[in-house]
Amino acid sequence: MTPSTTVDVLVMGAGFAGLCAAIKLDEDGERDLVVIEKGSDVGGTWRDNTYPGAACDVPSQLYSYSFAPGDWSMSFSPQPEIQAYLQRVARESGVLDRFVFDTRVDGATWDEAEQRWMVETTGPRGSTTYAARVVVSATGGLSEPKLPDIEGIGDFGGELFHSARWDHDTDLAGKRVAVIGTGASAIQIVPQVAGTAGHLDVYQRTAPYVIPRHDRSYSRLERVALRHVPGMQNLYRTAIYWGREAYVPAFTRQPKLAWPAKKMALANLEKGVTDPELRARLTPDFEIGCKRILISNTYYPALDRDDVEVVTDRIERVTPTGIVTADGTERPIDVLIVATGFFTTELPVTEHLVGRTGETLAAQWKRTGMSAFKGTAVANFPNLFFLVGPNTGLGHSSMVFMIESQVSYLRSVLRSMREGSWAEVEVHAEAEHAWSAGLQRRMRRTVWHTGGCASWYLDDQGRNTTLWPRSTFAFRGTTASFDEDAFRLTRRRRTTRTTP
Ligand code: N01
Repeated sequence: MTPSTTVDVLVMGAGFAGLCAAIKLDEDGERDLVVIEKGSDVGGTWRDNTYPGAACDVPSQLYSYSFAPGDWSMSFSPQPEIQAYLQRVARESGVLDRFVFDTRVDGATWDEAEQRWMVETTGPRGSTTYAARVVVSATGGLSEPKLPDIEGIGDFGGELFHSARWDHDTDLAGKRVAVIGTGASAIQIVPQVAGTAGHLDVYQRTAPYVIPRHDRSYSRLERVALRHVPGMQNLYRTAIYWGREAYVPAFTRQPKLAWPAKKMALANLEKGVTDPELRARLTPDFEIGCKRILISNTYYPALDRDDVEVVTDRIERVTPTGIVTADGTERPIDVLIVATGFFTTELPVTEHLVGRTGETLAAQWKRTGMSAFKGTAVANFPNLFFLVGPNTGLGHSSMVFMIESQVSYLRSVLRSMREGSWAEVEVHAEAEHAWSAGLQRRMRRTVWHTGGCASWYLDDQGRNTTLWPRSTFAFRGTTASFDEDAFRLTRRRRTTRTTP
């Protein structure tokens, strides 16, 4: 394979993680860097999820880069503000000329002789193969929409779309609409569709816990103070950060500590839904925290409307004109919205990454479970680093904090490579396995395993390969510097040093 372009670092993805990496590596003097992005803009999930009501459920001050304060109008930012923030940060950072948009990575193969990744891409001007010394995968953990595997869904004759690919050309006014799913996306969509649609059916497989959303607009004075008073933005961040960090990680291992949150959720249900029979069907039957805790003031009142029906009978099949449930009832619909989540444990990108042994990462992870040392490095895949990799997800705090920790780790790896003139760094399989085994041991005692629910946090072997089970500052600590001893370091001339 003849490369058409040689680069030092190739980043896949231009969401929060890819943009952060580009900005920070640029600050380190990394000029030979390219970011490949399949979409036409930065933003990742915040570019793609444009459904009505889309907003962050992590407070704005925390859900932004520590080095780029935002000017937020609300305590929980709506999607358009987050997208505009990312566009502004990208523009002002001066790195946008390294971004190649509308271009897909078709595959990346480690070339042992060249000690480089050969990355094949397809864009508007055809195919390009990059020979990259380092590849950073920043494609996101929740970026590939998953359609439900329901009989007949392909034959549905009306409008059908996924929550993350909202069809803005479909007018819902007066139509019969169904939403499948009751996760974080659905609970934001349902209150927006209710009242516009002629009738709305919400198909619930599992009732979630929904606590109140303490959202408010920032006053003019607050916004000015947050922008201009030195340290003010950081003060807000710190207060919000510790408010979450002090409590939530503790209850993942001691679910009984979560009783205030459970009480809050059940009171929210009681307040929002007047019909006791409906309330019973909306009451979760598992420990709080086992699935993501959702926040909304409008979801329950929307379900309580006369023109909204919560359907809890199992979906049997989809017909060209409606949905048939297990009791044989067919409910006719014009529009079907599937808010059924994303590929989380079988990431499509891994099918196209071929490592040192010739095996794809998807095949390797099929054997071992999705795992990466510190969520970042995988044995047999030298010079490949993940951002938002395995076991770095959070249910309680900001992914941006985790991303900044991982980017800081990446910078320390690249610094070491420069200073030591290492051509290759590859994590030792033993170090990776020890890391993952330690996490899985810790996981067994968490509510995600003991809470009595099925969730996308767990893979088909029952391993939690998505979430970080400790505090976020523990993650920051563990990613503070490059652990050379855990890696095999190889020089350009094939002189190999294996650390003890
Ligand atoms: O997806 P989900 P999501 N038949 O996988 C149901 C982030 N996020 O897009 O619970 C019937 O959570 C499924 O049922 P069950 C956040 O991290 C953040 O809502 O598996 N139902 C579930 O109810 C979040 O966790 C924000 O029984 C089916 C729903 O579909 C993650 O994204 C906003 C089904 C899927 O819920 C994913 O959230 C949005 C089937 N065959 C998302 N298959 C904010 O910051 C699935 N379901 C606000």
